[in-house]
Amino acid sequence: MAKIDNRNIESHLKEKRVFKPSREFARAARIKTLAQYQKMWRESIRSPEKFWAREAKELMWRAPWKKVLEWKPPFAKWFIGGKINLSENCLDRHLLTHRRNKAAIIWEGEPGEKRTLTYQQLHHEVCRFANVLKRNKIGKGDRVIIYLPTIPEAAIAMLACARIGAVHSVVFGGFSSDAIRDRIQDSGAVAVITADGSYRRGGIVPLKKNVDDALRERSTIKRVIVFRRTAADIHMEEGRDVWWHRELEYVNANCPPVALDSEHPLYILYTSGSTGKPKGILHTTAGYLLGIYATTKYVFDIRDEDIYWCTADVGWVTGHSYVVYGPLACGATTLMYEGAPNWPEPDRFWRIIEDHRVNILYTAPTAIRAFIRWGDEWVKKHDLSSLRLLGSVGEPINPEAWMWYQRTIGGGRCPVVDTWWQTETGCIMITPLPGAVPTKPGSATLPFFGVDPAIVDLSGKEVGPNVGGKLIIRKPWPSMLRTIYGDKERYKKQYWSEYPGNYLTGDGARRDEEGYFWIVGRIDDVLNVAGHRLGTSEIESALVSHARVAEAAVVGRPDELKGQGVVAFVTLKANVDPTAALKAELREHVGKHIGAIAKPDEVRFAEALPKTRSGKIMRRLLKELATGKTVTGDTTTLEDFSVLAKLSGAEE
Ligand code: 7RM
Repeated sequence: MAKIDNRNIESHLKEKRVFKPSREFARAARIKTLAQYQKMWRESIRSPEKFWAREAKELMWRAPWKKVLEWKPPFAKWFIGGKINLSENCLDRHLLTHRRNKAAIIWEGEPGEKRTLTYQQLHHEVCRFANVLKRNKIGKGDRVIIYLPTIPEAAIAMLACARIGAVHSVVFGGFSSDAIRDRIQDSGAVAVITADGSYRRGGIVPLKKNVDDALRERSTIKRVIVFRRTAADIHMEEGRDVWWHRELEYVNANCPPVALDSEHPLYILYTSGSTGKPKGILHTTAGYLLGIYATTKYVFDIRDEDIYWCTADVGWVTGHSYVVYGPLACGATTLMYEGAPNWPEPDRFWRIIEDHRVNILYTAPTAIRAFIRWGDEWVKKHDLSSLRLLGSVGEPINPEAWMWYQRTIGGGRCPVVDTWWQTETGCIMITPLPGAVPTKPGSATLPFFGVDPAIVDLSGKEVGPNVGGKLIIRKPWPSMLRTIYGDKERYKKQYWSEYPGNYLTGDGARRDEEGYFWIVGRIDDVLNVAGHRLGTSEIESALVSHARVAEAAVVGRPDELKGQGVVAFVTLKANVDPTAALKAELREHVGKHIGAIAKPDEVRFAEALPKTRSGKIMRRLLKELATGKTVTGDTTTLEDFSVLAKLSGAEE
């Protein structure tokens, strides 16, 4: 076994291309120059409380705060003494303006239905549903599981909880009954809001049945509210289950927002930890709202006229912050799409953009790589000229995928914002501001206002330019997680013990000579090859830059000589033959782009890679396969089990 060494993560891949914001974009943007960004960033770091207080004044408060920040590491409280309501900020605030009759949500279902809700209408629905919650004895502080597809009712349920101070926990519609059961148990939830089913690739996902299975054993759940989405035949448990539409018959639309403490819990969102037990990330009201408000405003430079589309599922933190809360807090029009990107055909996204004249698109590298694989002809069939800004989130975006996104989707005209953040951070942390910061393909560029990241070695010392290390954040920020629900000790240990007073992100990164951040992947995935510590993303990017490769995942396996050997799982573009000659060619390709040290010892072709529902490659599972073991780790967040079965079945 290789010993754990003190050296830094090495970085070999050099990307030289730079894209400056166009003059027209910069002129119209809130932040127009790099100098303006730098000045504001420096001020925000010198006096974060002043910066955040100024931003917070744009929100609607029920009672003013007395103190902006109380920081007793690792516990932060923001806007102490203040009273606020998030749903009031997302809805009522806009009813006083011209936005009253503006589209808040434009929704498209997978089968093709379309619905639009104005701010007035959304407010009406949220108030009525909040009264349904109250009628069902759900109140302030109660935990509520939301297990719904990406339909307006998901946003309505979230906002209704926020309105009365109930704490929601959204569970991905793709998760199993086991995942629901674990989350109910951990959160002590009293109610579940679900649907009779959801549409996915033409089929129906039996959401209600999954809930029934999760509730087989004794649980804290007293009420299940069921929205009718598919009219599928389902079981309704007498005394426990009620229909959403029936409940509405008993309520009116009068529901004043409750004035809540700034630190009142807003939601718990579970993410898979490296150990089996999922972590319930807890966010609170005022700080979270402020973080998503300010980032949506500056990062997407969102305008009243914009139609903004974030393609994330509501079950992912990106769905919380940038489908629902961020855009609504800004009074924007947010587009929601329920289904798969390749249903009924691989051009569904481009069709939606053309039909709705979408201006801002925010999606994930996993989707972008799939589009590349499906071929440009699907894109070319549609008019995408309405787009003015593109965003990426979820994983490092390989430079080749970035270039394709910028050229083929953005027509070379739209800035690309590669946004780095986490469930734990609540909002975007490292990102270009589109009118101000020149971009480099593959880099998330520079920190957002008030964010103080650094890259450090094992001793906690900041490393120099182009030296890899661990990414930490040195100051608290308003939308940071407050704890792991019910497990303060784990919170302290996981995020704050390695470098006391600093937040440990778990990601590896380097900064280039201009201070740009390049995320190289999760620290747990870093390889150690003959004493060289290599991040996975660079080797993967080198592979993806080969014309025949669609996607790649690189993992280590024990090697007697080198400590670790490099195994690459590769999916090929459509109609490419998986030959032994191509394997050899790919090894040479990596050698040429990075160096001999990074050449894969083995290349394995795969039809697909195992991913989470939010599209992150699960290297942990591939590592077990590469070692010849059967997969034993937690697989509850895996999107498609058949992928794993095929991979472990046999070498092709
Ligand atoms: C928003 C989200 C967090 C992890 C994070 C990174 C990876 C996310 C980027 C990225 C490189 C990016 N929340 N990650 N965005 N890596 N560049 N722009 O994804 O909690 O689900 O995941 O995702 O490893 O730590 S998350």
